[in-house]
Amino acid sequence: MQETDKIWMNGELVDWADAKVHVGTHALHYGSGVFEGIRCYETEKGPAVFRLRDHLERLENSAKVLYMDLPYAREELRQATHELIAANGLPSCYIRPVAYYGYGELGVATTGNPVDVVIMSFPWGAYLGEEGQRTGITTMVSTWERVGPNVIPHVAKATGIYLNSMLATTEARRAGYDEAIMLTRDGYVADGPGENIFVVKNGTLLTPPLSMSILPGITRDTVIHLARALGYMVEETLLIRTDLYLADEAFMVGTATEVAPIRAVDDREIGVGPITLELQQAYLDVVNGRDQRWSDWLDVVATSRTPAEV
Ligand code: PPE
Repeated sequence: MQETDKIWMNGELVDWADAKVHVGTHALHYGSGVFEGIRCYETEKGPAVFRLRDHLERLENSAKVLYMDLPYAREELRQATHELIAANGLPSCYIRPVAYYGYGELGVATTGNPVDVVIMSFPWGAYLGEEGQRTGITTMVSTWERVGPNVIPHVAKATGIYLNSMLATTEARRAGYDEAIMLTRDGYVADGPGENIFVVKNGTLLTPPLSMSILPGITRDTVIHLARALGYMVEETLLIRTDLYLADEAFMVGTATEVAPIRAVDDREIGVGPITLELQQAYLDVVNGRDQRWSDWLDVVATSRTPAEV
């Protein structure tokens, strides 16, 4: 992780090295936290956070599912994010807010523990590698199934759920693949450990519906809007693993990943297709502020530096 100057911690900007927690922190023992992954891009108007309000709304939803009362309102967290970005002075960065049950009582019940809120911002390059963005990534269907809606609620971006992702991604990397794809207990395609999935078949985009144990991805939603604006049909539909093998094109999307072509699934070659590359470019144009039609999605941060000086 590339260190920056400051971290926003419970209402204050603290030095990176001082943003510490006690080993008795509830979330460290039980995974009782909720988080977000957000990107800020360098645009002509300055650093702009992509769909910040939508990410903070999802954070609130995640907290609600975990019986957690966030001690800050959405607008306060939005201002805190702006303040942090301005303080660290990076034209583009990844932003990681985390809210978690802190230090107080041990035991799985959360009573007696404060809710701490932290926001980090730091540089984060291509999640699945620069080369993967161009030539596509290799994937394997994981032996780990996606957590079901009555196991841990997938709608919440909760830290504990990511043990499921960690197992899948580690298994895939150890087997020599770039990333895993997880299926539900019934064998339907869900998502990647940190990405949603799309398939292209006969010119139509297909993606699993939100009930398929997937995170309601903001990039997924963005790509659906962009694809429809480009004239493509998008269907939210059940997919099985052979739909992946026999796809004309397939790709993963997420805040960290952006749009990454999948060139193979379980050693069946798919290759990198034109619709994937068109959507990848459209996405990068939007987030970097080069397509004015979607400028409402960009939350521009006021900084002391003008873009010209950066
Ligand atoms: N599914 C999962 C399981 C997931 O973690 C993410 C985001 C997505 C789908 C895509 O959601 P969205 O970012 O709203 O489009 N994963 C975040 C964290 C990855 C990590 O390793 O940490 C991210 O992309 O920031």
